[in-house]
Amino acid sequence: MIEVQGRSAHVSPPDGSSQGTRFPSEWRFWIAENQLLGTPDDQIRTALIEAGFGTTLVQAEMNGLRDDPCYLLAEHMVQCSNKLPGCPSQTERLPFEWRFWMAENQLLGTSEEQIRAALIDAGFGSSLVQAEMDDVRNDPCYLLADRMAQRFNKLKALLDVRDSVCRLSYGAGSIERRGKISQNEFMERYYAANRPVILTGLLANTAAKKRWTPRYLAEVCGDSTVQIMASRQDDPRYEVNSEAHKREMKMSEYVRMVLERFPEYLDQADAKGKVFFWFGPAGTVTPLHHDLMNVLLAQVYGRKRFTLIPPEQTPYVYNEVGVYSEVDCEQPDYDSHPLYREVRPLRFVLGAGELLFIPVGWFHHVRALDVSMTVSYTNFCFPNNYEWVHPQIR
Ligand SMILES: O=C(O)CCC(=O)C(=O)O
Repeated sequence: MIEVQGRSAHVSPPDGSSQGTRFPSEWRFWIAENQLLGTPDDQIRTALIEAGFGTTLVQAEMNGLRDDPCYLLAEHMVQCSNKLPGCPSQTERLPFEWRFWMAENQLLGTSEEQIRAALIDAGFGSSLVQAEMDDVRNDPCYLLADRMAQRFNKLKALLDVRDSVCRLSYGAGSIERRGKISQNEFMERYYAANRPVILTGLLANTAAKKRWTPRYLAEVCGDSTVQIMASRQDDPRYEVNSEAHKREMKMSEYVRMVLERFPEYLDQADAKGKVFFWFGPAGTVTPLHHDLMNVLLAQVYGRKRFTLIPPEQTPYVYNEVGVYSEVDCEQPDYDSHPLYREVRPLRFVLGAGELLFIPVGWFHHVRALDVSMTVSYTNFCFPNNYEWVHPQIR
């Protein structure tokens, strides 16, 4: 871009006199080229007046040009060539990543002034910036993205409303510890209300609670085959890449010892593929994620520290891939994840002998504080299948 007597224009002005009642042809060429390249009319007009042409003449020439068939043909050719796949654009454009950045900021509601100032600070000319900002608003893909963003914002607003309302509740921000409760109360107060709860005392008389230790498991079921998650320490994304960590090992059936004890909540006839055993050293971490269904988790041996986040706070946990959050909720990096400041997690330690109900959609992070054995169940007596759509944000 070249300055024309202090104004930005796309091409430099011709030499020669500015006197007379008609424009010299090289000046008409200059006007036409600038118009085709998208220089705003008022910049062209000012530059011409500053070059010594009269206002009426300038306006007449500019109007006349737009009706000139040769000009219209040239404009048509420019438009066609801009649309040709693989052909370089005739006009100057912002680099792709900057256009993406600009569109994303416009969709997120950043003010035009802020976007313009940031682009100009990054070294782009003001007329190019303005042209791009005007252009993106007419792009069908942008318009579609804008419509989707409005729908997304509506859902987010609804979640925010629900979150504010839930926080009014007595006991919000804490988790109840209850003894044995009836099936009806469990359903009404927790399962259907999507509210977590810790159930105490229910494991006390189970064979698992009485006998399970690492040594006992090795002695009793060392020959059975089980699937384990191996080499997690070598892969920071071991949960996302869980398939790659699966290995077969011996050990079986012992989870059933616990299962038989919770007929109020679990359907024993529907246990196949719905009961999971978690056995690992102190320090084992399951990163922040949500499950696709309700989960009942029996802590048989050792303690685990839990962080739970209600589904209403999903917009703030950076759930970028599948069910996983990007945030390390033990040490959140607020520079990378500033929205996480909005999150109000529940934090507690689940002791041996306690049961935890994790309602569907609640994000949770788990750290084993000791060598730990946990059994988790999804075979509730109640409906537990839901349809999910996973974001896969690229
Ligand atoms: O106990 C654990 O480490 C993880 C349990 C869990 O995240 C689950 O069952 O969804």
